[in-house]
Amino acid sequence: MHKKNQTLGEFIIGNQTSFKYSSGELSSLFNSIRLAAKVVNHEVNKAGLVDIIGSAGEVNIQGESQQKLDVYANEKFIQTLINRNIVCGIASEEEDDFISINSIDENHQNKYVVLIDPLDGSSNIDVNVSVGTIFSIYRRVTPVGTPVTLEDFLQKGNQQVAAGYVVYGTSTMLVYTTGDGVNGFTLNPAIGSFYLSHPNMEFPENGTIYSVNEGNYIHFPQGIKNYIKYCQREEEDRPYTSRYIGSLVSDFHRNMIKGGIYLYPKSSLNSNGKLRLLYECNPMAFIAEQANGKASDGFIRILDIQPTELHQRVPFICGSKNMVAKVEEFMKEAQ
Ligand code: AHM
Ligand code: MG
Repeated sequence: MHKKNQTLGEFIIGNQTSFKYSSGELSSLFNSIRLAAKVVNHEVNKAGLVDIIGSAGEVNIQGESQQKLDVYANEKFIQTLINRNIVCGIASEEEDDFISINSIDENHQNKYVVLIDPLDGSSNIDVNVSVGTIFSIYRRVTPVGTPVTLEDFLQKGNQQVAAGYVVYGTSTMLVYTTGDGVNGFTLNPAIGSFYLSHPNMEFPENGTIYSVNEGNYIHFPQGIKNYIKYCQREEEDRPYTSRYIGSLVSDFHRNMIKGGIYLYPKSSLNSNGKLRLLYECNPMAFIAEQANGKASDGFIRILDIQPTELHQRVPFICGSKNMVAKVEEFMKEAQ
């Protein structure tokens, strides 16, 4: 039973035993993510003060050089995870290669790897629009006691033990799953604690919102074009409402609460779409499925795709179950 107003810390401890590997290690890992999220949140909130404290690349009044926020977020998450010595490896959208942690974990005893998009949608920062952090956690597949290898990171999404996101919005929320439903926590900035505000989050099975960058319409596959026309047709509960923030975490979060679908299809401009399988699509797909939603590349389940490289891109269609199924129907028909 999830009690509202529980803090995230209490919730993690309270649910530790229901996790199938029942490990305090995973709880410590969450504590690190929670801490880094608060630090990044503090910095993101100051973004509008850029004229006063200096923009990226400049040196501020205290003589500190200012960093771009995505670089800052990347460093904070990585540093926190390394300092607390709880993971054996990290891969980040901001890094070319994965990081094997052997500075502290010299005997390679840690079991988990983390994949992270430290600040997704960061082009929205300058215009005061919400951004997010996305993370994904796996157990390593290579033996404990040896350094991590690429194989530990190229696991199918269906092997995730946990995934979540932080949305730095009108309020800051951390939403995550360990494979037992999805729960959302809102940060009380005055106290610095996350509180359980959205227990057992679920996508409505049907929705009336579609989120896609329609500027790319002429480049989309025929099946997607047909689906967009279907959304716009006057019939039953249609036309649907079009809402696109251009910040995956925010579009997903709204669609999960209200019912809707997010699409980043392939196009004649980019043959695999834009979003990254490991840092963006897999974690969001795991959360979606745990929230009674669905995630697909248009034909197959995102979580069943075998990754072949760290920064691989895939078409991504995710949201209310029946809406995503409808897109798959249109894709099949147009093939
Ligand atoms: P990023 O990882 O460079 O921030 O890009 C990911 C973002 C998503 O958050 C968002 O949904 C999408 O890119 C928007 O792309 P576009 O501007 O092409 O519509
Ligand atoms: Mg991103």
